Amino acid sequence: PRTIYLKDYRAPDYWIDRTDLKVDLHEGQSRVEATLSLRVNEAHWTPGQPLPPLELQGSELVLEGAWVDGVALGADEYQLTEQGLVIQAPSARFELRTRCRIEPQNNTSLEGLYKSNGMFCTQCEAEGFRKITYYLDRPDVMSVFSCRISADQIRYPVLLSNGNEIDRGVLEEGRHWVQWHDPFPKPAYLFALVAGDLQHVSDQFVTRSGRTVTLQLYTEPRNIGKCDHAIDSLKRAMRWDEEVYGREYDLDIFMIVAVDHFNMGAMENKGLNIFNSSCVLASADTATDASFQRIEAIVAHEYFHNWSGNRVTCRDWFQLSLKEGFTVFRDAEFSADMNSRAVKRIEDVSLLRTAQFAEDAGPMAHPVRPDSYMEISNFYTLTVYEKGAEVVRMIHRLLGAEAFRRGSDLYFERHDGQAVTVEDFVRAMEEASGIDLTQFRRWYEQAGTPRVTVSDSYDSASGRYSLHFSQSCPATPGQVSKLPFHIPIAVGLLDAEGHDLLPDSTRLVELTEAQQTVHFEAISERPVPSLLRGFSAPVKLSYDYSDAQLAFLMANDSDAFNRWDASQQLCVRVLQRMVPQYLEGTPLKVDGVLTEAFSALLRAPVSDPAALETMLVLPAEAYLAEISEPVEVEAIHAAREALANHLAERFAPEFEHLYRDSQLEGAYQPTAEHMALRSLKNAALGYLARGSDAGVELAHQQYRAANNMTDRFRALATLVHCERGSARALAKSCLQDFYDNFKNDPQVIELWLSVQASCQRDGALERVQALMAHEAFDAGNPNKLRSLIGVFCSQNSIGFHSGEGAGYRFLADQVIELDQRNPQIASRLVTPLTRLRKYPAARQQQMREQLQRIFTHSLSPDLYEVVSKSLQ
Ligand code: BAL
Ligand code: ZN
Repeated sequence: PRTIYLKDYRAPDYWIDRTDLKVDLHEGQSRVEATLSLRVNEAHWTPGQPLPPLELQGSELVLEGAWVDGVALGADEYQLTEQGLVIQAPSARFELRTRCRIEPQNNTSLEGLYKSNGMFCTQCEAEGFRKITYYLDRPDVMSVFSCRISADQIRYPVLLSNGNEIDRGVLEEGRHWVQWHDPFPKPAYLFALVAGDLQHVSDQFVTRSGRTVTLQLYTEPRNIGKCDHAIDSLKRAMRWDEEVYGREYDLDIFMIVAVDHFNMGAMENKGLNIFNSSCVLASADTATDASFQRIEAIVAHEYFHNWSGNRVTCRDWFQLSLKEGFTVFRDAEFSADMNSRAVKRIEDVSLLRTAQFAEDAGPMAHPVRPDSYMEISNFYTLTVYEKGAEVVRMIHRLLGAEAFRRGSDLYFERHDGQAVTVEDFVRAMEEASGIDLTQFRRWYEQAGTPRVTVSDSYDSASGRYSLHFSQSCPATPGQVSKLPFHIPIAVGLLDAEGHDLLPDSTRLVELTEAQQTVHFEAISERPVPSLLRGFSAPVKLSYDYSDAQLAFLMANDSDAFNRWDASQQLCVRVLQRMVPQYLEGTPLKVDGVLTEAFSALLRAPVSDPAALETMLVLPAEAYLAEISEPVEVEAIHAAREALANHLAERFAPEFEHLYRDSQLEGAYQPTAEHMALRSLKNAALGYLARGSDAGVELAHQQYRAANNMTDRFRALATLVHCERGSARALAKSCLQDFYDNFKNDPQVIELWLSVQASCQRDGALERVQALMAHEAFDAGNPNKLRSLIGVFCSQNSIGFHSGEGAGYRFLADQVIELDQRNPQIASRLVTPLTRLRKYPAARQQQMREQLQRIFTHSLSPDLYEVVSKSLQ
């Protein structure tokens, strides 16, 4: 595959003002007729000179005919190349009509037009539209689309596309057609089409200017009872975007369609969002609290794209974070406003530190704005999305909320209807605020996670307290040395009683040099610093805290995020001291200071159940692996188990109280308050089941008595993951019962697969292999692949890494096979093997051998890029 570089960007030679599609759907061969109104890009052409050739992208299309201004092209008047169709333009403006045959039913890549459970649907971002028709498939070509869909009336009573329905009619042989028109110019990646036997729920939203918008959620009839939460979330998101960003919806109708086979979570197609079923459908009986919250966030995310992505889109795919980083920041703030702000921040930072930091340290590391790629699908990454959102968050912090809003208003107004760049976004923020972001732009250009080391000094005579910062950033592929970043670091200083010493409690330090000292005057005593409050920058910060200081911050910091972070850091320290004990074969010892800190935590009155729950969850093995080098898989697992068991034994009465005190009466409600109590109760249940057979029985009782999926599933997971002998038979019978009850519900079966895939008891690989032969598994469904193979390889460290490389061979086998059918998912699933350099030599070698074996096959560009970069 070819590498594409940002520096080579060139505007297109032609614009497409109008795109008129006729899509005739059949079970065998479907037909797509596209009429394009083309206009030469005058910046690339001088009248009197020859016109540039028109080069349209196309893939897996069978061309039946092409017409220029109504005249059929002869075989010598066009060329079909590996990339697509090339013709000579007759004039500066002309009309091109093409007719192609496609076979959506055989499209297993789930890019372009394909079938899911008998319905036709599309996924065009990033480059799927070229599998529907020949086109300038690039985001800077924005066109007004109309689409006429025709299909069998019985099988496909519902025919949807972007914009407004403007006409419909019936045809011979039981067929019918619907005509759609979208008045907003858009790039082809936002095109969508759906045809199926669907039902929908309908609602309305009145915008702040008084327009009534129809809201519809379409799904297969069996799921019609699972739509309310998404519709409610959508209305909340629409209101929030008006209030916080001043952004109103623009069409008369907003539609969402749920499909079971989908590579991504969801897609923001103009006026017709298409969602992975697992990211939109929910009911108390079938979805967990986590799922309710994820749905709220994703529905909002896709809706927010209507402005940050659709009205203002990306000039080229290197700018992907322009829409994704900004939109993730917007959805995170929405979720924070709807739920617990601190808990949302903790969840997001946990993901960033565990998975994005690992990406930054791996062979695919890239800047938030990459400067090259082979396959753009590989760059829908945590770096572009989550780190991109952190970069926008830092701009928000540096500018303040008001100036940030002025900047976003200027950005939307100046660039409405345009395809623009990250630079345009940053410039709008600069102009609206008067703040110079020149150095800050390095966050978009330089890959890798910056390290910030902090020390301090205090002069009691003058009352001056000083923090000495130094920053660096490790080398990443293609970037050996880095320039200093502009890093906002929110600092608090605590006195001996735990009170904030600084006026306004927090000061924002702007670190811009490699070494920098910051002074604080009139500080009456030597303080304990609370650094990087709210995780004000995506960096690895270290300060040499004593254990006692961490326990002090855990109990006293006024910043909820830093209280949690102090508890995590204390746990990490204790666990890291246990790892060598395991490797030396000595008994594992839990430091007393941690026990005391937990004692204080558990004995204090519960003021914020959600925050307490986050502190009871020990750092994940994946996070411990990310901060270790080399990763000692078994030692990390044993240390974490030993610490959890220690806490379970030591605090059994406290966990029992928490469990009893967090019970809820009455019907399930997915409110923030109820979710917090359920999460605390279920965290306590996990410890109780570790601690005693009575705790195991309690989990079993909860499983049987649960009136909602959160309690049922958490009880099931507790039993399945429990090491106690008494849990074995109960886990088995509950798994069977769960399957029997929910086997017809794919989303619930995804949970059932994932809980088994993550079970670290002996024989994990064999269990996963057995499940692949189970009727519940479907290798053609990305959700099933992710729930079983993805979870096993990324979350079951013991299972994946044990057996002398058997897990690595297994993953390689799966990826080789899958690459033939669905390259995007194959290239995602291979990620655990790409982390080989983190592991001790023997494992590293075994992982490398499997990557090399994959590389001997004929690979998709997607998988080729990831594997070749991992082997470099
Ligand atoms: N644009 C792809 C799906 C999403 O990020 O919303
Ligand atoms: Zn997005």
